[in-house]
Amino acid sequence: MIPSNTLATLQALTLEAVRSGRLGGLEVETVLVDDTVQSIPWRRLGRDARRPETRVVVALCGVQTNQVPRAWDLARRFRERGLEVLIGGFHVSGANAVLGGVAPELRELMDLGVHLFRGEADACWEEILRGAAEGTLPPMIDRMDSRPDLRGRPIPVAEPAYLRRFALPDTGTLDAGRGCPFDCSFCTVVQVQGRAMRCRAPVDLLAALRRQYLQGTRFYFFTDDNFARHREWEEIFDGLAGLRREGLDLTFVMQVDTLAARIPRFADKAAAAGCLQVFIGLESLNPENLAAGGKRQNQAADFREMIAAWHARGIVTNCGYILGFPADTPASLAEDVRRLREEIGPALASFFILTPLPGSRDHARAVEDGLRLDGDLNRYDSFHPVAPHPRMSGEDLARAYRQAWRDFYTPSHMKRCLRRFRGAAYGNLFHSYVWYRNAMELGEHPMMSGFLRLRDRRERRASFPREGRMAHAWRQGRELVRQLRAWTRLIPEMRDVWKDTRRPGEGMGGLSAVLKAAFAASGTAWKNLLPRTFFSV
Ligand code: B12
Ligand code: SF4
Repeated sequence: MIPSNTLATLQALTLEAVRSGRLGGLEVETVLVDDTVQSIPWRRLGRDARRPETRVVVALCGVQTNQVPRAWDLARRFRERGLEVLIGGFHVSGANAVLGGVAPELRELMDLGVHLFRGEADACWEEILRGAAEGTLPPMIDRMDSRPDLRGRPIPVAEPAYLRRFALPDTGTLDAGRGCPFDCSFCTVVQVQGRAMRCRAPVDLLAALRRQYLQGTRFYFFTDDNFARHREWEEIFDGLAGLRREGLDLTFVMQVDTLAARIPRFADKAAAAGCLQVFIGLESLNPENLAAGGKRQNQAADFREMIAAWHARGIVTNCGYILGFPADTPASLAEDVRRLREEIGPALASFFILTPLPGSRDHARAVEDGLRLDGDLNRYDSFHPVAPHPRMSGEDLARAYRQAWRDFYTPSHMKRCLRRFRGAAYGNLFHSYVWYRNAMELGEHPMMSGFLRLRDRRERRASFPREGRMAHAWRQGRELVRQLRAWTRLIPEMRDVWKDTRRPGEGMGGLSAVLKAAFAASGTAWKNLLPRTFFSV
């Protein structure tokens, strides 16, 4: 559902490096591949590597902790083919940012001859490209001590050809800036990107948004962890409102903190700028939990008023809610979800399981206290319990997590919320409900799922045996049937929700967006993956 801003950022940096001529005599060709929606072009990479005077450099980008096992498998296969491999992203940067040293999984990668990068590459990407081409990179490139100024850096470009692989091809991601002034104990952002806010130059940002709008990107997920704390927010919002007055129908989702609605003019200007949805880290309704998570800026008593303030501006609210804080029990969580839905009333909620992500203070404490943490990094996706809880077993927590989704997304809650919104915000909320409900039906998290899942038989984790063709086709077929059955439940439910909430002459946007999304997603999947899924050798 969501294209990668990391890929778009590194693509923009590469194009700029080539354009600037500062790479000397090097001729550079970039191939962008997103492993979540595309197959790896193994043959092409092999062919290119055999070309005389050519060096193929594979950069595994934005690798998060839960993606390390996959990155490890890929890195090994690339290295077997003699390719130069680099890995960067939050896991490499965060792992041991607090504890120091080199984590064992990273040591293993270095032993394979992989180069690891810690920090943000914006200010040194040219140097890295040159080093990779010349074969002079050290095993570990550590730039954690210098956080690059983002002014004047190329703006992430998500090319239309890449975006067409997603369910909503007019949706892009972009970080207007980085950093967060807060310091929640479960979060890795401040360790890697720091507490000082760094924003891109508003004038460059607006020029890029205009350019990309003309190429078809009309809706953005601004990936900044806290848009409200940029000093430049007002200039950006005014600029976006100006673009809208010119007739560019540009809209967006952004992430803000619970206090953002109190910043004078912030919510009003966000609405005028085209903001349709805000994602807010509420995390818990229990003050004891909020204190345990270092989330002192969140006051549960103010949540209801804060949600109402956003809704009054016609902006949809999506609240991040974490399960598994120390004071949680299955019963308290069920009651919290009821209160969240009935008393606080956000339109959407995204549930997560508290996860000690390497790079967070929670992880450092868990290691220091000798807690038994799950050894499989694949499960560090914040949808699986990976650490012991003082009052719940892992199974209790997993059950409470699944139940939270079911309890929150009732048809009556969806209808009540949809009735509050009109026009584009209605369409955005309706489409979010379809996306989230679809993920629930599949037993997946919305941040990690799409509308149709297809697998390549040869891309299985190295620790699992490769399936035979018949066994694979049978499993894939069963999954497709499961998906179709989910749709047969989902379509009547959402049709009923839509019929009860649409307004005359309005609201078709919602249904047509869903159908468009479903068709685009299945079209993309069939075109890109299906032949490989069934006929792979
Ligand atoms: C947008 C976003 C997403 C989007 C898109 C991902 C993307 N990369 O664009 C989606 C929705 C898919 C997503 C999903 C998830 N996310 Co997310 N996401 C983010 C968010 C908010 C912004 C990402 C971003 O644009 N950053 C800006 C880019 C430019 O920074 P960057 O990725 O670090 O890249 C820079 C450097 O790392 C480095 N670099 C990166 N790659 C490489 C490669 C090489 C070779 C080199 C040299 C350098 C280099 O240079 C880049 C430019 O400076 C981050 C928080 C954050 N502040 O980054 C969380 C974050 C990355 N997500 C996180 C998590 C946990 C998840 C999920 C696992 C679960 C969840 N809670 O949602 C899922 C699962 C994803 C999956 N497929 O398995 C954690 C990861 C922590 C960790 N240790 O793994 C973060 C840090 C949030 C947090 N609070 O802790 N996410
Ligand atoms: S959880 Fe959100 S508010 Fe807290 S430090 Fe991370 S980005 Fe900032």
